[in-house]
Amino acid sequence: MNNKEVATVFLRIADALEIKGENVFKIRAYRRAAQNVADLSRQVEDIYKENPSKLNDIPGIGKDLKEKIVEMIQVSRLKYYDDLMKEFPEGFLELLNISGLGPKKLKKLKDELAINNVDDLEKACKKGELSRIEGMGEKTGQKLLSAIQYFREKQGRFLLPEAEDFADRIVEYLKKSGNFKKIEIAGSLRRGRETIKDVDILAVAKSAEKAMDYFVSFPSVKNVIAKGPTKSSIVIKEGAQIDLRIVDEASFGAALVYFTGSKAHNIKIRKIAKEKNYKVNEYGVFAVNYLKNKETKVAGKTEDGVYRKLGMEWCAPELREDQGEVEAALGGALPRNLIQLKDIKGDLHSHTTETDGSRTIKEMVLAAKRKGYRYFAVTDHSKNVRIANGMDEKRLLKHIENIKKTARTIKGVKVLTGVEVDILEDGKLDIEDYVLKELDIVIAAVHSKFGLDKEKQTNRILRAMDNKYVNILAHPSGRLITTRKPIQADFDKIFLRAVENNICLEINTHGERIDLNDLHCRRAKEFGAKFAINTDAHDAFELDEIKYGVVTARRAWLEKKDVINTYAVDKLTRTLKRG
Ligand code: DGT
Ligand code: CA
Repeated sequence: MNNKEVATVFLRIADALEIKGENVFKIRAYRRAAQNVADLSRQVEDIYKENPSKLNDIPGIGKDLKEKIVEMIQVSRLKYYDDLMKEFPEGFLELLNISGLGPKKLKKLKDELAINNVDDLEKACKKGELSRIEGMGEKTGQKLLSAIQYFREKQGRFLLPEAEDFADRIVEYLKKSGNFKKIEIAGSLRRGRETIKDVDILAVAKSAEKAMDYFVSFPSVKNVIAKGPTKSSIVIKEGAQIDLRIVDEASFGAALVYFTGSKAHNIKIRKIAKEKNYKVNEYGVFAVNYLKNKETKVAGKTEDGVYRKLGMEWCAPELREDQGEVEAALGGALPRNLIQLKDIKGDLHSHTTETDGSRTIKEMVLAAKRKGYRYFAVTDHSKNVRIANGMDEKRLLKHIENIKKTARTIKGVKVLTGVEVDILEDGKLDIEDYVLKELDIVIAAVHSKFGLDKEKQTNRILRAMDNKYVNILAHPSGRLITTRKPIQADFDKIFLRAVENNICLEINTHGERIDLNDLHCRRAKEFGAKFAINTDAHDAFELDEIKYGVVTARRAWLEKKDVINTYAVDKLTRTLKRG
C-alpha cells in the first residue's frame, strides 16, 4: 500500500469514529497520523523494508498505529478498518462525499432521521424533513439536493491523478514481463480529461496469450471482467476498470487513433475519410474501390501516417474533442507552439509551514531548484483563512523578511515574495495595500461565501481585481471536482477585466481543482487573457502536479506565449508590473 492509501484508510477511520461519537483524542490521532503519513517524502513500504523500527520515527505514530501500518504493508488490508466499516449500513459513508456534510451532521442525520444512504438523504430533503433537525432548515435541504446531483454526475469517475497512478502502476508491471513490444495509454487519460471512467491500454505483444495471462494476474486485481485474445478487462481494488487491447504492429497507429478518441473526434475523421474515398477503422486506413469491391490498406502503422493519409496534420491527443481541431488539422492551422511541460520555468503559487504548508520556505525553494526552475513564489494565506492559520499584516511583513533571508542563501533560483490574499465578501482584500505593495506577487482568491448570487459574486471578484496590486486570480471558479460546484459568476466579465487590468488567470493544477478548466481557459484566451499554471503546493512533492495544469492548458489550445510561467525571469517581472 502506498502512503496515500494508508492516509486515506486513517482518515476514513477518523470519520467513522467521529460519527460513532468516540473519543476526540483518538479521532485526532488518526487525522494527524494520516497527515503525517501523507507528508512523508518516502514510501512507508520502503521505510519498512529497510528497517521496520524506523516506522517509529514518523511523528504521531505510536505502537498501535505502527502495527496497523505494518499490517497494511504486509497483507494490503486492515482488519480493524474492515470491521469498522461493517458497522455502518452499505452506502452510508459515501454520504461524506456530499458537499456540506461532515461527520457531525451525518451523525445527526443518522440518529434523528434514520438516513442510511444518498437515496434516503435525497428523499428527506425533498420532503422537507431536514428542518426537524436543530440548525438545519429548508435552505440546507435545497443546498444538499444540489450537492447530491453534483455528486451523482461525478460518481464512477476518477480524478486525473488517480487514474494516472493506476495506469503508471500497471504499465510498470506490464513492462516487467518482457513480453511487450509497445505499450501506450489511450482513451480519456491520454487526452488529459479531468476525470476518467476507465483506463484504456493498447499494446503490441510477442505472445498475446501470455500477455493476457500476465495482465489478469496484476497483483491489485479485484476481479476479471473479461479475458480474450485481443481484449481483457480487469477491475482493480480501487474500483477502476482497466482494459488492455492487444493489436498487430501494422495496425498500432490506427488502433491508437481509434481508442484515444474522443468518440466525436473519431466520427468526424471517418466522415472526412469517406469524402476522400477512404475507410478508416481501428485496423487502418483503406482505399476503397467500389467498382471492384476492393479495399487496400494504405496506412495504419503510425498515428502520423493515418492523419497524413487523410490530408491532416497529426493532432495532439489533448485536442481531440471535436472542438475545431479536425478542421484546423485539415487546414494546417493547429496551434504551432502548444505548451509543453518542459516550457515551464517556475511555479507561482505555494505554501509553507508559515500557514498550512508542510515544508519550510527553504525546503520548498530547494525542491523548486531541484526541478530546474528559474523562479519560485512563496504565497502563504492571509488572516481570513483561519483554518489555514492565515497571516495578518504584521506577520506577513515578517514572513517577507524570512523569505528574503532564505532566498539569499540559495543560488540559481529567483525567489518571489508573495501572498495568497483572501477576497472578502464585499470584494475588499484581506491585507492592507501598504503591505501588498511590498510583495513581488499578489494572488487573490475566494475561500468563502461560495454560494453568493451571480451578480454579487461577480461584483465581488471584479472589485478585488481592481486592486492595483493583484497579479493573479487563483482558482477562479472555486470548484472542487468531486464535492463543490463552481461559483455562479459572469466569467466573461471576469476574463475581460483580467485583460484590462493585466491580471493573469490561474490554472490551479490540484487534481480536485483543475481551475480554471479547459473550457474556461479557451474562452478566456479569446479575450486575450494570460495564464499562470500553478500547483498551489502545500508540500514539496506536489510541485510535480504541474503536469495536470499543462495538459489542461493544452486542451484549451494554449501556447507557450499565453502562459507567464514559461517566460524568462526578466520578462516575467515585466509582465507582473501593473498600471
Ligand atoms: P471515459 O472512459 O468515459 O473517461 O472516456 P473515453 O474517451 O476513454 O471512452 P471509452 O473508454 O468509452 O472509449 C475509449 C475510446 O474508444 C473512445 O475515446 C473512442 C473509442 N470509442 C469507444 N466507443 C466508440 C464508438 O462507439 N465509436 C467510435 N467511433 N469510437 C468509440
Ligand atoms: Ca476510457
